[in-house]
Amino acid sequence: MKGKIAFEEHCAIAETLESTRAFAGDSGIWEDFTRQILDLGSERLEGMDRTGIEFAILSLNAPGVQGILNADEALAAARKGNDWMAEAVAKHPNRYAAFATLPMHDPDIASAELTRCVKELGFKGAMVNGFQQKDDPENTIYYDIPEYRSFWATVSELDVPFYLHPRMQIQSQARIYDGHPWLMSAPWGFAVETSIHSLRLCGSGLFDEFPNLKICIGHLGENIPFGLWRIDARMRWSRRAYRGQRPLGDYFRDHFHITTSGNFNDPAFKCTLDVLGKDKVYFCADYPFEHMKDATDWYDATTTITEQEKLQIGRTNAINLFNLDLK
Ligand code: GRE
Ligand code: ZN
Repeated sequence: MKGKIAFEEHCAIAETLESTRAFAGDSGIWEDFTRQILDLGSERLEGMDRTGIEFAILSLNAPGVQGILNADEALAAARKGNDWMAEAVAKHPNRYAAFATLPMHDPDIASAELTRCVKELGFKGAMVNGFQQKDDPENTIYYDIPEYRSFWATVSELDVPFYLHPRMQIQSQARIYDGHPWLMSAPWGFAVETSIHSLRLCGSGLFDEFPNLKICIGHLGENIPFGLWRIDARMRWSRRAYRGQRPLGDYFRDHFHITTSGNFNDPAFKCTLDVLGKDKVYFCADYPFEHMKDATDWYDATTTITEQEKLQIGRTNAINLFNLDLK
């Protein structure tokens, strides 16, 4: 299919690149990967041409500024990354848009940078890589806490989607992975981290306060669609400190938008479509952590959806969600 739109497509600046190195491990991909993630020019655009991806919304790599402990340093890196993505968008406005990178140490500073990115740079929303580490590596901030309601008020007012991207858990909470470091990141741990953060948002009353919030998550829903029915079923027994007015599944189905990033697999795709419906599901690749071709070979060939649905999930849904100026 031509004309696909993808929006979990990463780039990096020098200040954030190293934070990703640990994930490459001993796989020998670091050199190619570095070239690809630093490039917003011909290699990426030609890859998009070859695979039928017309348009990409760019975002910085993970953990990026969420792993920078010092708030000033993180703000400087975020502004640099955002300005750099804005330049690429200005150069290729019919191929790229961008998501704001936000230092989340302080809700007001995060709100100000998001506002600058959306109002001055024309960005389409934010991509945040999970919890923010602040000052001490053990100090982690999840955004369901009451102190962050002012940030969500800004997101609500700007009316842009917020993409919650995975990152790895901190060392002190990783004992369950002892002896199995392969399990900690994208193969499984990423989904644990992002699903819990997503469910925290659902259970915090956030969506009662701001009914127009739109949260994007990748990887076909970080395993939540498969478990959603059971969450509500079991919560009939225990709802301790659950602060939502409605069952959790209602918030997830109403507020979450789910992408195919890094999960090119029909059984999971079917489950996500069954749970969320075709208006809430979107094509994404997750380049350069994934090959564009792996994403598009699967998507173009899947028989799980009709050709008309392919156009909707691969393109029109994204045009509508982000108000893109594409036909
Ligand atoms: C991803 O986006 O899939 C990703 C990262 C960082 C490390 C590994 C990974 O952003 O798969
Ligand atoms: Zn990603």
